[in-house]
This record gives sequence, C-alpha cells and structure tokens, in this order.
Amino acid sequence: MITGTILERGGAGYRVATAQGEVTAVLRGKAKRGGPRVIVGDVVELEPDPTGDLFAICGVAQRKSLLARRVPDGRGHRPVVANVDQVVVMTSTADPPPIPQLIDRLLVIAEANHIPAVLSVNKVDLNPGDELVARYRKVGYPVFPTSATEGTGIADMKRQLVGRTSVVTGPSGVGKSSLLNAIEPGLQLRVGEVSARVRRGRHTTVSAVMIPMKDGGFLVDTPGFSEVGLWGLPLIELAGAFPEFAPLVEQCRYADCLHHREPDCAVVEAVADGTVDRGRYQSYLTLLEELQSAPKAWE
Ligand SMILES: Nc1nc2c(ncn2[C@@H]2O[C@H](COP(=O)(O)OP(=O)(O)OP(=O)(O)O)[C@@H](O)[C@H]2O)c(=O)[nH]1
Ligand SMILES: [Mg+2]
Ligand SMILES: [Zn+2]
Repeated sequence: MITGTILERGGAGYRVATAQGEVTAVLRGKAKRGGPRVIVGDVVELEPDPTGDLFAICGVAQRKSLLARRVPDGRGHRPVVANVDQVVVMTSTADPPPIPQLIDRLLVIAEANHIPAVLSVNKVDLNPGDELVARYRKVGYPVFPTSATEGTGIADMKRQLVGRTSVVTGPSGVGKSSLLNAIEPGLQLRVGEVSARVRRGRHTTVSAVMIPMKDGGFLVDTPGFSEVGLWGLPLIELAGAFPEFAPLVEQCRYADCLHHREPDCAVVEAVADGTVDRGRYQSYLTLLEELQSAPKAWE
C-alpha cells in the first residue's frame, strides 16, 4: 500500500503523485461504490492492480480543507479541490492597475472557506505599490511585493510556497504565470497569453490541476476560483471574513448587526475615525448586497 496525491482527473483515471513518481490510478471496490468522490488534492491510498501498471484507489484520507463551486443550474455545489493550505491572491501595482474590490473579494472567498490567504503584489518595477502593500499589511495579511521580470522578492515568495499546497489566483495579466515561472523555472507556463479561463464557455466543465514543485508542495491551477464558495455564507458571518472587523463586532449595539445602517455600530465608527480602511468597508458592503440578492448573483 502506498499513498499519493491526486493531481488531475483524466479520461481513464486519475494522475497521482507518489513517492515513486507519477502513476495512474482508478477507483475500485469500496472506494468506487459508496465512498466519497475523489477530487484533485485528495490524499489517497493505492494498491497495485494485478491487471497491469495501474493502481487502485482504495481509500481517501480525511480532507483538511475543501473548495467547492456552486453548480450553475441548481442547488448544491461541486467540490473542486481538497487540502489547499493557502490562497495566494495576486495583483499587479500597474498594467493592469490594482482593483482593491476584486482583491477583497478573493481574500473573502479564502476566509469564508477557512483557508489562510496571502497577497502577492507584482510588477513593483513599474510602481512600488506602497499604499497597497501598507493597506493589506495593516489588515494583517502577509504581503509579498515582487517583480517577476526583475527577480525582486522571488526568494521570499518561494519560501512561502514551498511545502504547501497553494491556489494562485488573480486577474489576467497581473503576472501569475511569470511569477510561477520565476519560482519554478521548469514549469514553462505561457506568459502574455490570454488564459484559457477567459475563453471558457459557460457550460464547459472546469477542473483543477495540481502541479508538484521540485522542492515540495503543489501549485493548484483552478480556473474558477472567483466562483468558489462565497455563496451560502450566512450574512452575519461576512464580517468575520474581514479580519480587521473581528475585534469590533462585539462592540456593536446589536448582536445581529450587519454593520450597515444599524445604530451604534462599532465598524461604522471605526471607518469614520479612520481605524478601518474605507475601501475595505466598501468592499464589505458590496459583498453584503451580493449575498442578500443570492442565489441569482452566483449563477
Ligand atoms: N514590468 C513587469 N511586467 C511583468 C511582470 N510580471 C509579468 N509581467 C508581464 O505581464 C504580462 C502578463 O503576464 P502573465 O504572467 O502572462 O500574466 P497572468 O497573470 O499569468 O495572466 P493570465 O494567464 O491571462 O491570467 C506579460 O507581458 C509579462 O511579461 C513584472 O513583474 N513586471
Ligand atoms: Mg497565465
Ligand atoms: Zn455593527
């Protein structure tokens, strides 16, 4: 019996990383009948299959975390990737200019799924992005200023990735492929091309792929991250996805305060006196409104 990590689902089976290299494995017996669905990121137990060089998946380890996407046309959700250790939200300081609302949304998705998030601020050669860096450091997020083209900050970013399973997400053109190539030269991801996600049709199935790193850890390419589970988050829990709001909410007059129009709201007061960043609060209100009009907004 050996253990492995599911990298990708293929036509005939799963591509699995093991200590002895990559193997192909299929579901057999109990795992096939009532067991949990096996998804990318799952840690599985494998047995050599007598019929050839295939392996049989005979057990799935309990998941540490799970990212799931809402099914477009109905209720319920589809698991996308398991055991992600961190979400790396990536932005550039210029070209394209940063969109704080989008950064906040991606951070909130990570928080709502109980996965630690860090921020990668790329293209510091074009603009140092000091304000952006300070804004998120103040909230408490680890921030990594980088230049993928000049090599600035790459060693620090790499240290944060090695040994962990990371989802790297952010808008097109911020330099995700460039940064990952700089960190792991063997990857040879294409740079400057519009990524597949933009071209993806509405009903195309998108699945995640895990890429093993030489020094340990995995990078997860999951095209639909921005569609991943913020939906279904109870309104009252949204403020908890803004770490700087957390110590304040107990001081609001009402226990069910949504920090919008309620009187004696500690969050609103903190925004007024500058303790909480106004832009972050705006992002909160936008997401609150979206959640209030769900499920439509998430389809
Ligand atoms: N000046 C500068 N340009 C960069 C940097 N990183 C990436 N670029 C350039 O930005 C453009 C987009 O880079 P990509 O790595 O393809 O961006 P991406 O985030 O992977 O984009 P998608 O795959 O479309 O999501 C390319 O022309 C890169 O050469 C950087 O640190 N500084
Ligand atoms: Mg890319
Ligand atoms: Zn409040």
